[in-house]
Amino acid sequence: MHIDILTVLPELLEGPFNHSMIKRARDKGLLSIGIHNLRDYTTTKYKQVDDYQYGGGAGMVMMIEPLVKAIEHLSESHKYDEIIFLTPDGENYSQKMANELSLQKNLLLICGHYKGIDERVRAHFVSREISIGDYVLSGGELAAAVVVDSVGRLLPGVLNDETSALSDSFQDKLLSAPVFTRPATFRDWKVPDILLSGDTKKIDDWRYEQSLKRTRKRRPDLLK
Ligand code: 6GU
Repeated sequence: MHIDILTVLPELLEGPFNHSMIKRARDKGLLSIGIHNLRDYTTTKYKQVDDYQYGGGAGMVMMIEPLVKAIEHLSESHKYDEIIFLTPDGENYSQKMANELSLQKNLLLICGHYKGIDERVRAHFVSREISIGDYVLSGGELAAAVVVDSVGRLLPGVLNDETSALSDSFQDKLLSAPVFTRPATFRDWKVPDILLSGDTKKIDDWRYEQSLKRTRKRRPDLLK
């Protein structure tokens, strides 16, 4: 899979993709990531990417020319399956969307800033708009990192244990059961006996019960 990211803050995206799973995906050639500075596509002397909004009001808007120039230039190298705008007024991001996106070949992520981007870019180029939750970030970069991480780890061959992505919280609409590792006793806090029993059927049942209990308590909305 190839993912291009268009941003006014490329520095912000240098860290997140050079560690752990996403680094492994890149090293194995399963994922390639291109980070592109929107300022490289400006048409004015002062490399302007934003301007006042028509109709007045506080906050700048990302201009149409650099965005379209960048999108069209990048589209010459990759035929995008989705052009995604990261924005707080987008569709709420979910594991289901991550699963869908992980089946694509080429994605372009556009990071919003300021008051957003000129609506004509959304109308004519963007195929999907994503928000990562009901709070406001100063830009779409951290959201783009969230999308790349959650999609990248689903690519076949990235995770060691082929089944482990399937037992994640949300993958089966339940939160994960609690997990423990050595030592079996720390201070006077003991690991549940059942996990030491070696009885895999009982352990599976226990884990399912714990998942249900946790989901009921913390996320009853998932059980509806
Ligand atoms: Cl995608 N962008 C911004 N700026 N804020 C957000 C968001 C995205 N998702 C949640 N909050």
